[in-house]
Amino acid sequence: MPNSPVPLATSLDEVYTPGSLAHQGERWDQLAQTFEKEYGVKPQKIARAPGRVNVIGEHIDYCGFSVLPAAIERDVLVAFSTDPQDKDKLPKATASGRTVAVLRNVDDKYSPTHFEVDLSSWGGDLALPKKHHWSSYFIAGTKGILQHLHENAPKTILGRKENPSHIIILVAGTVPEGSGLSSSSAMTTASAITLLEISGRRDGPNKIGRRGVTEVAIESERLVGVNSGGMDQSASVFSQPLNLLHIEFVPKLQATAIPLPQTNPPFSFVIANTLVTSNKQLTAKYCYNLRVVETRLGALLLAKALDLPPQSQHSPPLTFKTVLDTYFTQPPTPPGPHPVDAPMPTQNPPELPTAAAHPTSPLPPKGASKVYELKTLLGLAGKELGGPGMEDGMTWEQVAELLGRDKDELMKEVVGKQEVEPVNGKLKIWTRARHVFSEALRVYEFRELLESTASGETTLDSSSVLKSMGDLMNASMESCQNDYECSCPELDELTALARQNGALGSRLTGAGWGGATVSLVPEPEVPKFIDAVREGYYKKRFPNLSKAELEDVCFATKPEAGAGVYRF
Ligand code: NG1
Ligand code: MG
Repeated sequence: MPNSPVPLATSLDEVYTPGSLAHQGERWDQLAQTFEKEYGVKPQKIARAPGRVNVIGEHIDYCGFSVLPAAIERDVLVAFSTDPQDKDKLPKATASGRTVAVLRNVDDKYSPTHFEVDLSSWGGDLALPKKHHWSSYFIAGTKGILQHLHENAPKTILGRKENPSHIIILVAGTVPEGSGLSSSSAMTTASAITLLEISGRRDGPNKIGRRGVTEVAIESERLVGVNSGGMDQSASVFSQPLNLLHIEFVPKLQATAIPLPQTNPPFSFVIANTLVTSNKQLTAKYCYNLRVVETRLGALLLAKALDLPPQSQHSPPLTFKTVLDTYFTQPPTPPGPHPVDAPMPTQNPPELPTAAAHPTSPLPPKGASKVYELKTLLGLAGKELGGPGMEDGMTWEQVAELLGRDKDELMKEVVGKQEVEPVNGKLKIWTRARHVFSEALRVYEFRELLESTASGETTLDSSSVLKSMGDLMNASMESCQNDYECSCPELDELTALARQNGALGSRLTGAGWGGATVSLVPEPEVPKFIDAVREGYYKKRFPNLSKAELEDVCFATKPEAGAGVYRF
């Protein structure tokens, strides 16, 4: 049976009837009790948004390609009420009509704060803290949802007459910070859901379904300064227990739940945190945002080399996925001077794959798969962007010259507001492209493997299925290490150690440069595996970790349900 897309408009509390997370009930009750101690009233509701593990498809969401993550049980819970009892004990608004949101966290490490907001406006007055604080993500989510509500139905944001004087909030999170498990998106998503609940606009005529919440969370997180794709927020919102989520972004957001195969022996995903924190805000200009820029430049160069029709001025930044789609749906521009750019030097005409032999029609044979398209583009990218010296990268001047563009204008267009600083001044266009196309290909191969196993189409036995999954994960890691350069010595060490101790595949998960690894481990071997990782990595590098901390940094996990709201 083909896997069907997850309905994008389902109401957010569906997952709580009597879902796979019923065993969390105790933790929610505890949070409700702590809330009552803190504020003297019970919370009205608790919003939950989980972190995620990305099983395969790294650094390709912002290139428009699909990914295969899953939500994990670890999450951010936001208990809230708009009806505090003892308002005198709470900070007061500086003007009438404004609401004070009081934000506390059960963990003392995260200092309490409050912010003021006019809930009947579009959130434009809401500033993020100047210095990065855990509340930045919460405020970003608040700002995002207010703007969204306002744009969709101005003047009726709250659907009620009066703004509440206060929103009291208590947060409890279990996603380790900076670990590549998306604590940030869990927070932004939970905040967007909280404010959506308070607005009373989750249901009703202008209802905002899961898609709306996801889109808001994606946009909101960009306010915090990272040009991120949409994988984490989508995984947090749409995931289903025991399924990976195949998330496509183009032409529009679509999520399909792909059941994990039932193998014998069964398997687990084991997460191991390197305990090297990757703070994306601080490193974005050499790391994350720089990669976004390198891939955008790669897309421009490839489009030009393939003679694709120029984009209109106001379209969103060109991505590798758009280049692929355009290549397979539109014929190249006729020969003659390119309408906007000078001819590209040192270029051979692309050798079209046999199936697309007609020189003006690169259309694939009928029914050609995504795999075919990606293999074709990978080959073409190699011809057009690769070649001698290209592994070392190019300077801004060289890229601008190839594109026939003014360098400053190009930088302005591609980099936007967020600065980047290429290491040694070199933009590594070809190796980044090789990662992106080959990783996008691995995602489809992984999905096909899962689907053919579930449908019984494949003749592979369990151990071959597991080995094939592991091989794809290992290949992804290698590409992240060598071509995308988003690994680090600790991630290299942990993944190697994992493979030596029974993991069939092991890779970094999330942005990299620190954070966590995910390993595919046959279930019977999990306890032995975790012991070996504790001995081989944590005892050596972090000998002072307590027993509880050790349990927290390395654990087996299964895909869990996405975000929802728990009512009392
Ligand atoms: P992390 O840093 O692990 O939350 C980031 C991006 C994703 C995706 C991955 C790399 C954010 C919120 N998330 O994840 O969109 O690009 O890196 O695959 O920035
Ligand atoms: Mg993050």
